Amino acid sequence: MPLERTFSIIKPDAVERNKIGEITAMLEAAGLRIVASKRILLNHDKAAEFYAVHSDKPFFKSLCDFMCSGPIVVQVLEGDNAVQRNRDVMGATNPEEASEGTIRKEFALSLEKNSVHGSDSLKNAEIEISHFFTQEDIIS
Ligand code: IDP
Ligand code: MG
Repeated sequence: MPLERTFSIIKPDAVERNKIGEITAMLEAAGLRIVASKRILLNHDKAAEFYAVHSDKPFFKSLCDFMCSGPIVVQVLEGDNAVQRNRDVMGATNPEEASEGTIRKEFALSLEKNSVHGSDSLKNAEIEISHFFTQEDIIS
């Protein structure tokens, strides 16, 4: 399996409930290594830029407001097949559809407040990592 890097966010709903450690433990238990991590506050422009792909969706403004509503933790995860591995441990976007043992099943509050973000492809992982980290920030 290819060694990959992917991008993860622990969203404001989970940070607010002090779930950084429990979520990170689930990522690590899934075989992912945290190779960069920081706690930040997004502003509206940055959130809109990050979620530009959803700018025509009805939930776009609410999503951007939510993502700016409190601190988040942005992380680079490394591992075999990291993009898909992270998506698997995250669970379905809608927590009502998420499988047992996934982060969203365990922690998500709603379809919007679903506790984590993860890149959906290797190409997007590269783009999303570059929004927040330089190569020097990432220590394998
Ligand atoms: P993903 O996070 O599983 O990749 P996306 O479809 O890329 O899901 O949506 C990005 C984020 O937008 C979701 O994680 C969720 O927070 C929010 N979202 C997606 N669909 C809806 C919706 O129908 N209503 C409200 N928020 C949504
Ligand atoms: Mg997505």
